[in-house]
Amino acid sequence: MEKKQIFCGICSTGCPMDVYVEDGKVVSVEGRVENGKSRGLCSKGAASKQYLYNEERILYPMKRVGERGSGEFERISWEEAYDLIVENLNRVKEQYGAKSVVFYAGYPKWYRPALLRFANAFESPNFCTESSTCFQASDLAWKSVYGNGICFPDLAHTKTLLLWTSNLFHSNTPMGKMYRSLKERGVKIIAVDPRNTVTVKEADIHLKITPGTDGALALAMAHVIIEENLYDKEFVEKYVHGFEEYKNYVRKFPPEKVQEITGADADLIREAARLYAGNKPSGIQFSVSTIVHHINGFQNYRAVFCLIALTGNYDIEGGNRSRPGPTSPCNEFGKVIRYNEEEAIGEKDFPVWFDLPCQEAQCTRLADYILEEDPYPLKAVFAMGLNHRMWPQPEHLQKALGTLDFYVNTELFWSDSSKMADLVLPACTTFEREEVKALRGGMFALNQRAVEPVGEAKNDIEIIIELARRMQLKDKVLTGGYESYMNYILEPSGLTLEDLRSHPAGMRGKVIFPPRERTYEDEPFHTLSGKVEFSSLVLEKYKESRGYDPLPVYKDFREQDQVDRKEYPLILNTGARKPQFFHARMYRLPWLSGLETNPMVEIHPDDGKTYGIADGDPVKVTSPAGEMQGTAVYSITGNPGVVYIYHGNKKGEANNLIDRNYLDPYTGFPGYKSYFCKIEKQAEVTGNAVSTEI
Ligand SMILES: Nc1nc2c(c(=O)[nH]1)N[C@H]1C(S)=C(S)[C@@H](COP(=O)(O)OP(=O)(O)OC[C@H]3O[C@@H](n4cnc5c(=O)[nH]c(N)nc54)[C@H](O)[C@@H]3O)O[C@H]1N2
Ligand SMILES: Nc1nc2c(c(=O)[nH]1)N[C@H]1C(S)=C(S)[C@@H](COP(=O)(O)OP(=O)(O)OC[C@H]3O[C@@H](n4cnc5c(=O)[nH]c(N)nc54)[C@H](O)[C@@H]3O)O[C@H]1N2
Ligand code: SF4
Ligand SMILES: [Mo]
Repeated sequence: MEKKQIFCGICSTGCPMDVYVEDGKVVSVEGRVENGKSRGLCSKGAASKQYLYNEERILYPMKRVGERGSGEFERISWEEAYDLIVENLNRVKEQYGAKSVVFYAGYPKWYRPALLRFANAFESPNFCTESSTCFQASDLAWKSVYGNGICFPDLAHTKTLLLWTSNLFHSNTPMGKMYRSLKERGVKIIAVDPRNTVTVKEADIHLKITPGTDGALALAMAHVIIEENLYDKEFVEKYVHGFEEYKNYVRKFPPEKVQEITGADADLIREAARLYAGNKPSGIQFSVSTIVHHINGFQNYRAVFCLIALTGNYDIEGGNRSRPGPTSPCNEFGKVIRYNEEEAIGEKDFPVWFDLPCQEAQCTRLADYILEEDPYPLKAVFAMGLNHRMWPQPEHLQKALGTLDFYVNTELFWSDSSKMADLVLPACTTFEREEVKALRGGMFALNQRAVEPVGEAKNDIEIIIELARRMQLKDKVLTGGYESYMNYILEPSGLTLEDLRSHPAGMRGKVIFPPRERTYEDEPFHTLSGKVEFSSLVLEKYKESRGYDPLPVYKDFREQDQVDRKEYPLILNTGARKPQFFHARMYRLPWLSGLETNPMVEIHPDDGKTYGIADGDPVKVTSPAGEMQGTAVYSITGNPGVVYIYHGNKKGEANNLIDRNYLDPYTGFPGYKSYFCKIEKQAEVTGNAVSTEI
């Protein structure tokens, strides 16, 4: 048996993994063993043999022969597959223009720079990703205040950590250890979360709010900080634009009023504000996407971000730092650039995406753009990891994809999204491919192949490079071949692919960014005013035309007029991460799906009593957008009035319940975490719910 060292590739955390291989097959995996001790893996990583050898893996390039969506395909060669793609994409480009081809990447991040480069070289402005519903809105909210990319907390030096929503024991398991080490160091922790999670349990203060009310809470904290003169006057005077308007606005949010809005106790809000502003340096640990999964999410997050500048915790040791330490970048890794100036999809609907700027198109409304040929006909989709279940009302997207001239999906699995394609290409997992990993502290490593790919699966970057070559695109980096592309990516680090191949433990790259703080003393903020914008000049531009407010205003999602609350009295919160699931991907792994054989609909026992539903009852959940079935599970972690369901499950899809037009008007993000529903007991489990066992 041979032991190989790789990095788990199921989520972006990339935990180091030891893989035991016998006769060319993985027989077991464990977290990297160092000094006789394993670093451990989460439940998904531990089950990854069932991921690699899943019976739903796509083994060969497959061409559709039956009706769209029927799942009838025939095996073709890679040669034929490449020819088909070149022919179809070029045909659409000639007939309708390059912009009629959409390039799309699902959750995986590692091949995005190459895919974007491919879209650019093809001359389409339409490169988009799953981040139309993920990190991008958080990043835009940050940029609207500070101009640059998000500054993370300097955890090594912070004295107070404001954990604004992250159940990191579930969503970023390795961070759990860091969190415990903070506790041991005596760091004070304030957690904001509607539920008593494993993470929240260890905090000093828990602000237990109703989902989607984060903005009101942040404004109340600002109210206390300003009223009690706890803010950093010098920083605010010198570096903040719009402080007076902001100060007047936050006066409307005294803690007692905000207790009514959020459900968090007014005294605790005061205590948290004093601790965050007083026990400095303080850092805010962000949520990747939870805060922006609401129709008021962008403004809510702006309100949270303003607290950093208000208290002078911006870019200082122990605060939110612009750069955590010495790093050397990879070319284009983490800074994808859109070169094409043509109108991209989503640009008309959500202009701040492009003003702030964001380097990708906004595709939450992709289905409508395809079906309505708005803003222009979209005829082909070249996708890598497209999973329609991530969108609200996913069947609408399936329908739209079914009307395209050409749709190709490169995937690991025969998902329903793959079955809708004209051509399906088999992708590799990290066990089967080479991948550059930029690690902490300026280290680089190469994830090396542990086993040969299943069937004829290929590395996504190799597929892109080969297509670019065959299309004779005018981009030397892409058409120069795989090795040359990988060396280009590595160039700034001073390392080569060969260096990394011969040093499996990794190598240190050149230090390009030495650690700095208070960067604003030397260079203005990258906003229109050159200052931190509590009142955003980019939003100001759209005040008349779109009704955008330059201040981080709070608008309560419950005051919407789209849904009749008498009919749908409960708040629906979907997608709070569970350790064993990853969107739609993990339900096909028996070890993991066995932990929840039927979709769990978490309700508070009080609501159970009100609606005559017992723990374990089969239930139907209905919203104005659709319905799903699952099993009611009593949970006292949240407050009454809110229902929690995870998404991506074929047996009962929570995204069927979210209206595809229920979007944040600034960013186009769906209100996944504050829509409305009702629940009813089912006489028996029907439809796609197959078992009542939990
Ligand atoms: N196991 C697992 N890990 C994952 C993923 C996965 O699918 N599975 N997905 C990854 C992805 S794509 C992302 S974007 C990140 C997301 O990561 P984050 O955005 O950091 O979110 P979570 O850590 O899931 O935090 C969820 C917590 O938010 C609380 N919450 C729900 N609604 C609200 C609200 O309106 N306000 C506040 N303040 N809190 C709220 C929930 O109770 C829950 O405890 O996770 C990543 N990690
Ligand atoms: N209701 C609700 N919906 C949500 C969310 C929520 O909280 N609630 N969260 C949203 C968020 S934050 C996100 S990020 C999205 C995530 O949504 P998705 O992008 O759908 O995420 P995944 O299912 O993890 O990955 C997409 C596909 O990529 C494939 N894949 C994995 N690795 C590779 C690879 O190396 N190559 C190729 N070619 N394919 C690969 C997987 O098999 C999978 O089918 O979902 C969003 N949808
Ligand atoms: S957190 Fe889990 S799924 Fe993500 S890389 Fe680590 S072991 Fe893999
Ligand atoms: Mo995400």
